[in-house]
Amino acid sequence: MIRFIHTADWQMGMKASGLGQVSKAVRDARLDSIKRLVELGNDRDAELMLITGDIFEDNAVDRLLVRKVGQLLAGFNGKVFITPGNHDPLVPGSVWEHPVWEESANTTVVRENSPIELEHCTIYPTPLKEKYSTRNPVSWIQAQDCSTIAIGMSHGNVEGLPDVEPDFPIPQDAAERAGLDYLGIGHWHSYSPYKDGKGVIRIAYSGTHETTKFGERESGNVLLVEIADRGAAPSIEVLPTGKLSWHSLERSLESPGALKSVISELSSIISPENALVRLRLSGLLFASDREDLESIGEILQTRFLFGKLMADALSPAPEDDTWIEELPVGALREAAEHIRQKAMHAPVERDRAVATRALLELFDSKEKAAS
Ligand SMILES: [Mn+2]
Repeated sequence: MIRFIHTADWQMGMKASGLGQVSKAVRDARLDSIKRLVELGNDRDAELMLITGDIFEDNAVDRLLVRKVGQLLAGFNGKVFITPGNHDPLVPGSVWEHPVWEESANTTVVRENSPIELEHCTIYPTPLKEKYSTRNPVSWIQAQDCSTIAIGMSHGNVEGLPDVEPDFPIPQDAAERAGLDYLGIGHWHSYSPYKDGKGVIRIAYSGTHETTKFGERESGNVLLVEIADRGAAPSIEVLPTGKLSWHSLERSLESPGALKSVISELSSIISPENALVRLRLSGLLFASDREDLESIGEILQTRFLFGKLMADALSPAPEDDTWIEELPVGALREAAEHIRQKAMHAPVERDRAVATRALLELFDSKEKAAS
């Protein structure tokens, strides 16, 4: 039996640009999550930790960061195996030349495509040595005759994903084809398992240990994998390690009071001090809701680690005539008032809708003229 942690894509040293002053906190959180991951592996008696590429954002990251990561890994009770990925490939001058990797007795940076025989398993690693390639990194693996549990480590794009280039392409049946019990891979930040012809999961992206950006799904985890015997189905447990939560909300407002539910939605975000929230509003802003909009702006600025309100796509509702009063007296203002009356009181619904659209067009052209 073997029990191990599979993780990848830590992207340490990533810029987290676009987050202003918060980007440092976001980078620091990624280090904290490594600590949590190491503790978790120790608590669960994992024998190995397999890190399948892109630990670092690139090979030019701060040397001190490389040392910190190496030292954190030394706290793991088992053995650590690292295969470089396309962000941190094994090239001259890479992060893998840092002395910390030699200092850590439990950590091995794998430098060749060659099987590593351990007590309970054999590892088939594929360290990447370039940033891009159209070759299949696992094609050299032939584990059919392996007598112990056979585990592959690789990094690339699983073939057949929509709109994805064949960058280090890994066939979906690579584990079966190579005779591997499990093939742990990296490159995609979301946990994604792949079943073989018999419905058994033998290939998986662990995903990143800490979510890297808005819109990333199924991330912030590591995998605890257990395999009973050679040929047995792996049992995979997805364990959360991430500290930050990223919320990208889009709401279209259609009726007065709609912002109240947005406020309560913001209240329901747990651990707001570790939450990053991006709120995009569109639709109609009613005069009675303007104060709520202001409150939302304040909440986003104060309650969360990071908050951003995007309200450019909001237009005033027909009931809100304050902007019409700001138009210069004359034909334009008269036309606007006339359309507004139609938008609110025309007996046929379709006429009201057409008039509302016309009013919004008018508002938009006024805003554009003003800016
Ligand atoms: Mn990658």
